[in-house]
Amino acid sequence: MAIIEIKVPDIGDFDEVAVIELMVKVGDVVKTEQSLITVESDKASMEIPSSAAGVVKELKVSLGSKVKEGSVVLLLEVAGDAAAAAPLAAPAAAVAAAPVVAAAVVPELQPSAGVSGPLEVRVPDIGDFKDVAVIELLVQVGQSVSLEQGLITVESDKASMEIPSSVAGVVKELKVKLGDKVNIGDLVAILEGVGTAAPVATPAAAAPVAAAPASVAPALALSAVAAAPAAMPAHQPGAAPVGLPHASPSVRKFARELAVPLNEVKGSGPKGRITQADVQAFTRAVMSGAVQTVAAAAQNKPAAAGDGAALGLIPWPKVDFAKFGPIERKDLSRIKKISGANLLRNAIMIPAVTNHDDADITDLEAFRVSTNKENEKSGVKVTMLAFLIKACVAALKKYPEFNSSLDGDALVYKNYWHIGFAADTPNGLMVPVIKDADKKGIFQISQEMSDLAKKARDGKLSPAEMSGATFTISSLGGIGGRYFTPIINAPEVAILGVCRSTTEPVWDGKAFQPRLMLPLSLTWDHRVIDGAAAARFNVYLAQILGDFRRVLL
Ligand code: CAO
Repeated sequence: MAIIEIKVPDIGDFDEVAVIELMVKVGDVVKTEQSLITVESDKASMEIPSSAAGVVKELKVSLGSKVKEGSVVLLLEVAGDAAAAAPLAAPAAAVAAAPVVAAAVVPELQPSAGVSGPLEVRVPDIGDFKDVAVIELLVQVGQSVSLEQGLITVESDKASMEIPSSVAGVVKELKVKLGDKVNIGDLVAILEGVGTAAPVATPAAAAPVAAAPASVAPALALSAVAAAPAAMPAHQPGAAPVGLPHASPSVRKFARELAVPLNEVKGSGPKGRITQADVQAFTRAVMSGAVQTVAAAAQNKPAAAGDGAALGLIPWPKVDFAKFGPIERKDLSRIKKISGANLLRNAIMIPAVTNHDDADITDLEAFRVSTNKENEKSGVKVTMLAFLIKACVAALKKYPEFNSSLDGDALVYKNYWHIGFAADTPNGLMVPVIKDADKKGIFQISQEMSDLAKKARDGKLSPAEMSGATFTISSLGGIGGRYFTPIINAPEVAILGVCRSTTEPVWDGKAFQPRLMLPLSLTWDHRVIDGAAAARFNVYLAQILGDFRRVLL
């Protein structure tokens, strides 16, 4: 017997891909080629197979770890002769994983201004992949697509990937259908170009995502939205395209074999990822009659078919608005589509209650203004939101259930304080995260917030910058309003909404005094928190904002 290291094989230029699934545990007996972990970039997920057979002795990665070629995945106890035969990063593994790198590419773009008319989009260089199956059509005839928008998803037994469009235009014809097998150079679609185009007669060279140009950034932002357990619109890393459930290729295959509609399966894995166990549980529930698929429900209850059929709701009203006046139809942005689905789930599934309160920030605002005057030259503007983040961290520490997440019948308390903040962007709402806010000062938080908000507006936030929040603040203070009811960003259990402060007459026991009052709206999950705790949280938060010295008590 000998212990060997199983390492990540050659996965091309991929750098720092996240581990999103552990497929084995210590003590498991694994076979050569058996998948050990799943890693994911913004465009592809792939399973890393074992280069030897043996027993898992120690896992060297955990969920969320970033790995690259050569990273040790685990220690395996193998028979003596196998140890000699199995090199650390076995060629077999490399063969299985390497093509994915090429798959996760954006075709090289060769802009030629003014090109219009029919344009062919072909499968770009996807490495050694041969005969990969089309498992999803992401667009339909007549649909406008933008440059780099995913057109189809293809899948091998080890990886799934999107094939993006090399031109912007309107889809005239789809040249593939579900189940087709495609190879490099195969015609995917014919588009009517709208100006900037890449002539695609020859497939463009593959370029790994890691080295992708800035033009890929919006896709990264999206991926963060789609994969994360979102709530506030843009809070989900690990993007799957809209409609493509978050699952590894092998789980997709498993679901297809059982004819399980994967988009109806609730994922229990990290970031809501659907695991094989979830598919099995769903199948059991359907077989026992405890759950009906949407298709079955629609058949059984024709009156309830359509949107909301699964909930037994009547169909969404269909109105011909043009009958009443001129109209214009615009497709929702991808962020809006993704965030909408998350918001709907969170609004329906969480028994949410909102408590409103006010904090007297007269002295804090005076301090903020004078601090900014003193530090004018530093270039860093201290914001009220930075103080709110610090005050929330103090309240979260005092009331830890607000910094927890529900996991079945258990509560997971997090001993870190990562605060998300909603940022309004031209593409929709994004939620960047200030990591370890408890360890940072007001200047650092203000600076980071300003950098992250700019990145959000420019569509350049990375999935990592949008993940891991334990609590979220949504501030409309720069715009206006009094109170609102924010929707919780699951799997968080509370969110703070803040509106614009106004000077109001406040009775001090003898007379009314003009005080600057900040409206607070705290929405909380009633499964985890009760009304008294929420009221206490708000009172404490308001006390700290009124006098930050209380944090020291
Ligand atoms: N009361 C009064 N004034 C406030 C305030 C408050 N609560 N909060 C901010 N302001 C002031 C600021 O001081 C600033 O004034 P000056 O320009 O005179 O200094 C001005 O309003 C603009 O602030 P801001 O909004 O640019 O900055 P911020 O730090 O408050 O917020 C950010 C940053 C990114 C959160 C914000 O720009 C944003 O995107 N907010 C929208 C969030 C949102 O859409 N939430 C809804 C989610 S639910 O759909």
